[in-house]
Amino acid sequence: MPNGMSAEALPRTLAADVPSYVEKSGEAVRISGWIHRRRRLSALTFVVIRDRTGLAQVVVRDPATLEQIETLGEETTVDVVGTVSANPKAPGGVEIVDPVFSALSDPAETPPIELWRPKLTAGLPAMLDHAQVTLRHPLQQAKWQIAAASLRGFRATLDAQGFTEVHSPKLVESATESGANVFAVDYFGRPAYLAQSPQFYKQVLVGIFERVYEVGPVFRAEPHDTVRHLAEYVSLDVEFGFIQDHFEVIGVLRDVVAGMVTAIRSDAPAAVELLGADIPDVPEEIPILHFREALEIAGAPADEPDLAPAHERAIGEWGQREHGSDFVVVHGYPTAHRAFYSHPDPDDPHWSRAFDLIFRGVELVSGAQRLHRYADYVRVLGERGLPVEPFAGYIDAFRYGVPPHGGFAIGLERWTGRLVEADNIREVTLFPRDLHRLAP
Ligand code: AMO
Repeated sequence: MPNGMSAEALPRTLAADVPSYVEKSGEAVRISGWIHRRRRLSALTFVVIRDRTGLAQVVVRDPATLEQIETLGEETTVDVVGTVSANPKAPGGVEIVDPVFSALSDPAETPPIELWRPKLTAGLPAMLDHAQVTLRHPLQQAKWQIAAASLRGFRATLDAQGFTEVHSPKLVESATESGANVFAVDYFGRPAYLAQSPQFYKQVLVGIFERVYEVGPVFRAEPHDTVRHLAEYVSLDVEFGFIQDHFEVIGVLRDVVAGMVTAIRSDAPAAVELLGADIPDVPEEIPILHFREALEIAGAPADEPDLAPAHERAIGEWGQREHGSDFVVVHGYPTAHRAFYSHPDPDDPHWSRAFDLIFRGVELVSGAQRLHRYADYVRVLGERGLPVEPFAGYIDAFRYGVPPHGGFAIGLERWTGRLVEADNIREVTLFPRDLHRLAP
């Protein structure tokens, strides 16, 4: 054992901290992690150890240890005690020599994905089939580190503005977003659904807490295979009361997105660097277009009811060109084509107080001021030919005083997908669920 120390007595050093030993050649050090790669040269073998913070290089020369590591395949977890050696050619300027390896798991089988490569070369289906292993790659971990930092920024921004975090049921009685695209489940012999969004509950909870947010899974039985839709995704929902109009909601959305960006920069700089991700600046005032103007800019017919993906791309380009902004808000979508709970524009009810946020040419957020009077809900459901009864548990709240309110939902995977310029949303989802995939 180097310097006469036992492996147990040495505290663990993380890979990212190994370079800080550059002035301490000859000291004993202990690292723990996965054997990321064994690189065999004629007289020695480099063993790269991976932990949650990065990679560290170990040099093996001793014949008995060389023999031992031949039996420890890549991905075996190990403890390594060795001696620090400054070497300008080693990653971080420091390597570990004269190591003693102790395996912490059975020798790993050859992984189905070649994780030692600087960039994964497997096709997406193979990567997803073996997600348990694929996600170990430093670049894959980095994508989720960006997502995790974003979640911290989301929560921190809202906590600072007096919001309460809530969790609403995911087994529900009625669809929220539309009749289609729900997963039906057998609930003790009764029909029920997996929640498509916490929409109804977050509005009801405004009647209790004034300001709420939720981070949770939502379920959409998407019948199409697209690069931007999942059957289960993480929805970042916000709802708050005592508002004047939807512009106030857009103001909070702006703060939240700025908070997410700040958290990525402060909490995940290594991930950003590894991925070369272009983290956007969020303008003080996000450029905003009325739906009518958006159609014009996108070159779409004036009677188009919604923006198609190509229109969103054109609006994204407009934001860049005219304002140097990666973000554009489009508001005032036609009321008839938005969810029934959307508030119409009081000056012209043909248009709504609903909006979307487009980020780098893709819809990232939907939101709106909502109806808040019971009679309005009864009227709107009637106009849309929807029965009141399945919605009773929701709209009853409005009989007892709910303030004018609004909110929005951000799709987490859309956000990270655009941040790291993923071609497919599945690349930034830990274990994606889609038309064909229910495992791993
Ligand atoms: P909406 O249905 O537009 O609105 O969803 C909000 C945001 O969620 C993301 N998103 C998806 N991400 C991955 N896969 C999907 N299948 C998928 N569908 C939607 C998008 C989208 O902008 N209740 C309203 C929100 C509100 O008004 O507060 C709602 O759910 O980024």
